[in-house]
Amino acid sequence: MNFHVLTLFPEMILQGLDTSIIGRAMAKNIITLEAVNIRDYTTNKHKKVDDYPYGGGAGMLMQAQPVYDAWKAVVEKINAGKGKKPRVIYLTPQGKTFRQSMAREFAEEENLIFLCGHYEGIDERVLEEIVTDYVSIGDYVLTGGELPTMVMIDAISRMVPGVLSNKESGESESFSNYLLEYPQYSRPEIWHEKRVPEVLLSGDHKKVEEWRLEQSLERTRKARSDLYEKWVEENQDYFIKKAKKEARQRKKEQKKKAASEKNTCIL
Ligand code: 6GU
Repeated sequence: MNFHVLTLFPEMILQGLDTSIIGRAMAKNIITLEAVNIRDYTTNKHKKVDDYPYGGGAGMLMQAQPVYDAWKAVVEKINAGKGKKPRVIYLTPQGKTFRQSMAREFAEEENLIFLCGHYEGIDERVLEEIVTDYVSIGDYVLTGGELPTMVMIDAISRMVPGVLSNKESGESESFSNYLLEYPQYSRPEIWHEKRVPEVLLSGDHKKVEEWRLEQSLERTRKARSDLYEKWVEENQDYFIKKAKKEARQRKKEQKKKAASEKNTCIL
């Protein structure tokens, strides 16, 4: 997977992604990252890349020419004149909201180009010609597309085979099954007078799994009722099984109680 980022701040992208898991994947060449400085492509003799918007209004716009030429240089290098054109993602609050399903889809691509806007945006005409996907990372406004690009590259990379080790693998994680993660604990057993939940020390694997699922469900219900509803819809059998189990337990308790009452009478 090769990421190409068109930006006015290439060092921000490179420095932000060269650590930890993503840094390791780059060192192993499972993913590559190229940051292209849009300013290098301006034909303006003062290296200017922005100008006032027609019709007036606040701020400056990035001009079409340097953006287009930077994009063209990247595409020509990737394809050497042939092959399908790579997708171009423009980061904008006006885009579709980024989600895990999108990260999975983008991870299938061989090349991805990210276009980072700054100032008040980019001349619409170049967007019309090169952008294939308009993406936002949530309902708030940022000063530029660099942080959203880094967020997306992180999320996409960890879906690329070989980036995560088996241990880190994304299968059982939040959003792959709509549920948020359960709480986790490591040594020591007591910290600030807080004990690790007893069940985790029991060695009973089945009980541990049950407890974790219950914790996940409770967290999701509290923090993300939208995800919780989805899970409930797709996992009706869990609640049916649970209800049956609880009914069995109640019956057992009643029997026990009845037997002990009988015993007391005799005595
Ligand atoms: Cl993709 N860009 C900017 N500038 N702000 C954002 C965003 C993107 N997503 C959320 N806020």
